Amino acid sequence: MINRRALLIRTTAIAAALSVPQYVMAIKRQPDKLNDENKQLYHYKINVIKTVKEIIKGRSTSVYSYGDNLNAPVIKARQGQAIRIDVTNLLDEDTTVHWHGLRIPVHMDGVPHTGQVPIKPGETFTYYFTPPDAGTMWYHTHVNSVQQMG
Ligand SMILES: [Cu+2]
Repeated sequence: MINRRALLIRTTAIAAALSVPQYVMAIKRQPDKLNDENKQLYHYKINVIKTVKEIIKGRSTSVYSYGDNLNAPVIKARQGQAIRIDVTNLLDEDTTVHWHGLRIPVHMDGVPHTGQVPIKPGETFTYYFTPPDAGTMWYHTHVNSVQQMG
């Protein structure tokens, strides 16, 4: 029979052993998105497109997406370290990108006509800011949100 103390020691050891590989993987993922010109700057490029995906097997669905994958790319940055994201609008309508939950300057926050002029079809807008907080946030359009996000 195992007592409470032995159970706690074993479960703590198992939890510690499981957490090590995840930590190592997180560190190894960091360098692949660094800009060659400036190793301190995270640099991403996103194309906003309208395409067709097979969400339900055998059926085509018209979708808006960031890149060709239905799931938008994960953008990684470090708290207090500048990040640059070039967003190219390949739609036939205006768009912006709002960085939800990030405390950044209003002209980089993707709110059309308040913080920035919307990105016109065919144009690229460069978002450049330094995330002041750590955390997991999300991003989305702030133009015609019902259709572009829906
Ligand atoms: Cu939002």
